[in-house]
Amino acid sequence: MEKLRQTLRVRKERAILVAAVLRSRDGGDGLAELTALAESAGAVVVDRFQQKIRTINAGTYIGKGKASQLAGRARRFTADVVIFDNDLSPGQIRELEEIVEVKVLDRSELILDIFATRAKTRQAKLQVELAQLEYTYPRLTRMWSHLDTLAGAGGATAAGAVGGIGTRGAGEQQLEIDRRLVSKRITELKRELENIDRRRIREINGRRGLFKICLVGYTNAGKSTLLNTLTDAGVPVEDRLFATLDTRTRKWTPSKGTEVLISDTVGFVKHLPHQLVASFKATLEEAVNADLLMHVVDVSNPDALKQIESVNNVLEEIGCGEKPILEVLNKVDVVTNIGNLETAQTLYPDAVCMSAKTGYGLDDLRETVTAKYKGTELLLRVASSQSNGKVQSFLRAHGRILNEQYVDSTVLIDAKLGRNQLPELRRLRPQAIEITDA
Ligand SMILES: Nc1nc2c(ncn2[C@@H]2O[C@H](COP(=O)(O)OP(=O)(O)OP(=O)(O)O)[C@@H](O)[C@H]2O)c(=O)[nH]1
Ligand SMILES: [Mg+2]
Repeated sequence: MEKLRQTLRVRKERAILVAAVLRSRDGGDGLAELTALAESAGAVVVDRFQQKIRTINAGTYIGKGKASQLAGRARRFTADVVIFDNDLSPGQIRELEEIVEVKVLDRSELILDIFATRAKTRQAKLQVELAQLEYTYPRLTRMWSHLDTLAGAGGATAAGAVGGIGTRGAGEQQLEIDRRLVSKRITELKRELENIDRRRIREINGRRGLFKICLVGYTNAGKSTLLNTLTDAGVPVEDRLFATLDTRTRKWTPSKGTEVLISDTVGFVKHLPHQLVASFKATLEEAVNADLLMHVVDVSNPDALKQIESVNNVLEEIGCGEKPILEVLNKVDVVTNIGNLETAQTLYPDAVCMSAKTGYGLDDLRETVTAKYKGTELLLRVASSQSNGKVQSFLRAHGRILNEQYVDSTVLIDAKLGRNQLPELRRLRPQAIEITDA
């Protein structure tokens, strides 16, 4: 049976999708997302199988009877692979494969596979390889042939090091060697990623002082499209899941005198494998360092509200729970069910409704971001030497001058200015700044 799982890839394979939902829980959201995931991985979905189950069967998850039904369908549809929406234990996968007689994958393995095919930069490749090894490692008791796949995905990897994979059959002893090699490779990968990370932190520190916005959101919500609309980033946009794995940062000028940095990130998905979140921490660091998160929501998706929740969960997990967030309700041009839109607007009254594709709502977005950038408006009295023209021109450009009074060689200016712009004003060295309201 080992041979079934020699490759975990699902490209072009004929797949049957399975979702088992506990009877005690209501609904579940069907197989729409798993279908999108499978198709994004390149599989051809030939059948779908949804099952309400009373309890999770320790051996086969869905129970032996249902597994036999599944076997029948696998034969009928000449399927190559069965993909579960649920996360399965290695033991469950083994038992299921024995019954259905085709390869069985779980949701996390599918997501890891998509990430492996999408990874382009060195960092992304290393991150994916690490996640795959960490997911696989505990499963090694039964499937060290899986290492084969990892070699294909990540380049010269653990399997490359194993070398004599043809010497299989040595059983436990071989397993011990594999384990040691895997854990050595994991250490190597972590070290290499730390180096890249240090470089990245230097890069991020270099941008200190600039206002940073990070686009976050469910995969396929339109983050890259929005970045392209706002800047000339030219980020590839695709109607498939996880099109973007790398961050890209561009300058954006939402309004005159306001310049910010805006970054695109990897998309989120519900039940993102924990190992992936962990190894993409560096990429998600962009979000941790942002001054403002722009949460892009595909409000035309029937599951939009659940997706918002999943994204908020991941944000919490990476330590961004307390960051200022601006919800961007995207794709309003194709909303058919107004209910989601209305609920989202009620939940997030400050949200901006827009279409990154048609440009609808862009002005609103610019205005909202500018206001966030400037912060709460303060009433100030600024004293400055008449020879220091910079203070006046700064206040004219970024705030609103209400009154000017000349006393000897000093100008007293009453002006409104955003709280976040105070540091910049201070750098121009006026004689005194008094905040006259709080
Ligand atoms: N109708 C419509 N389609 C949009 C809009 N914004 C994005 N799309 C489409 O949605 C799909 C996904 O867009 P992307 O920008 O790649 O989404 P993403 O959030 O970057 O996705 P990942 O990188 O996979 O996380 C593409 O087919 C876009 O053309 C919009 O406002 N309206
Ligand atoms: Mg993208």
